[in-house]
Order: sequence, then structure tokens, then C-alpha cells
Amino acid sequence: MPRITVLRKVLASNDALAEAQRRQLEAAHVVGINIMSAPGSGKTTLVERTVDGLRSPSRNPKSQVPRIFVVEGDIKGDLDARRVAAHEVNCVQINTQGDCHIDSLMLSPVIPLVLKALTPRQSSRAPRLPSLLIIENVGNLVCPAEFQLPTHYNVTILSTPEGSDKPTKYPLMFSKSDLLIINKIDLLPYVDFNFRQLEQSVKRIKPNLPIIRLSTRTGEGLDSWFAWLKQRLSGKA
Ligand SMILES: Nc1nc2c(ncn2[C@@H]2O[C@H](COP(=O)(O)OP(=O)(O)OP(=O)(O)O)[C@@H](O)[C@H]2O)c(=O)[nH]1
Ligand SMILES: [Mg+2]
Ligand SMILES: [Zn+2]
Repeated sequence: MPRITVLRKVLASNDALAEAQRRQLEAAHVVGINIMSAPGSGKTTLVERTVDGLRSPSRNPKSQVPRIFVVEGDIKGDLDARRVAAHEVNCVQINTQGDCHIDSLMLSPVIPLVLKALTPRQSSRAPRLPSLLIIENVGNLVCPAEFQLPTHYNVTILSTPEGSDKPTKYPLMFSKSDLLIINKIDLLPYVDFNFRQLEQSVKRIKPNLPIIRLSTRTGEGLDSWFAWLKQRLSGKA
């Protein structure tokens, strides 16, 4: 019993802090995306493709390229932050030292860096474009979904080798999502992934959850991801 009380308090203070941080981001016109999945589903690869894609002239005229900041969450090490930073984008690595999720307290020292990097200089006369904050959560299909972050949208990735039964087994993660990405569709010939089963279980958990099928390896489906993202950046959804 006492343990439940403590957990409630921790979660409540996390949510209140996340809310305050979100207001700071909104004042600076920053749209935040929290990417969650089991380890290895393709979060970092999607971040790399996203950073490159948003800046590619074929996808975005130069005047429409948002400022981007990436936060990488891992228990240990900076492998993912190094991968992302190689794409010449603002990036910081959070090490949770054993915790299997990011919470808003861990983001406290990061938010000022985000605001500094994403706030245009006063002298700039260009029309204010929204900026993008991407948080890659710790690879874990369970408790990242329990901790509210200052981000505006939750994106969950499920890759085809993990199996189409995962929404039924880990419903919280899917119920908290605003978009479900099925990644690694290039592997469909080699794995047993049943889209009918997936869609039926998602329907029971969150009936209107949009699902995008893609492969960060071949690029198939990335157009739908960029369309979804641009709608959120333009405030149309
Ligand atoms: N075949 C295939 N492999 C992919 C695809 N996307 C990512 N991968 C590979 O999957 C592995 C894991 O990808 P990451 O992007 O590191 O996964 P992650 O979710 O960031 O992993 P963690 O940060 O450890 O949780 C890498 O070897 C990627 O190259 C895809 O669409 N198809
Ligand atoms: Mg990663
Ligand atoms: Zn955790």
C-alpha cells in the first residue's frame, strides 16, 4: 500500500513538471515528439531519416525547414547521440543510469538547452516557423508510456520481427500513442507478421490510432511519415 502512494506522488509530480515544461516549449513555438518502442525497432534510424528528410530540398523548400533538436535517451553510453549528431543537428544524450524510461525531471537540465538552440535571434525578421523537438525514449515497450513528457505527440514504433501480437500484450504503450509506425516492412517475407491481427487488436485498444507502414531501410512509407509530421508542425492536427 505505501508503495502505491509513493508511486502516485512521483507520477503526479512528473506530470505537473511536464506540463510546465510544455508551456515553455509552446511559448517558444516548439512542437515535441516522443518516440517510443522496444529496443532495436528503429527509433534512431527513423530520427536520422527524419533529420535528413526535413532538410532535403526535394521534401522541403529551404524556407520551410524547421529548427530541430534531438534528445537521445539511453541507460548507458552515447552511441545513439553520436549517430544523430553526425547528421549535424543539435543533440544531447541523457543517460538514465539504469532507469528504463525518461521522465520530466531528467529533462529539466535539457529544456533550457532546447529553448536556447531553437529560439531565433531577436533580429531575425523571417516569419516564425515552428521548431521540432524529438525525444527518443529508452528502448522499452512498457514504462515509458507511464511517464508524461513535455512533448505534444507520442509515436510508437513496432517492427515486423517483434510480432503483430504486441498491442494485445502491451496495451498501455499503444493506448497512449498518437501514431503507430510499423517499421521494417522490408522484412515481411521473412517474418510472421499479421496485419489483420495487428489492426484488430489496435482497434480494441485505440480505435482511431493512425498506422503507417514503413521501412527506414528502403524508404518505403516515409512519405506518409513526413506528411503526418508536417501536419503536426503546421498545427493542422
Ligand atoms: N531491415 C531493416 N532494418 C532496420 C530498419 N530500421 C532499422 N533497422 C535496423 O535495426 C537495428 C536497430 O535500429 P535502431 O535505429 O538502432 O533501433 P532503436 O530503436 O534506436 O534501438 P535502441 O535505441 O537500442 O532501442 C539497426 O541495425 C538498424 O539498421 C528497417 O526498416 N529495416
Ligand atoms: Mg536508438
Ligand atoms: Zn522505466
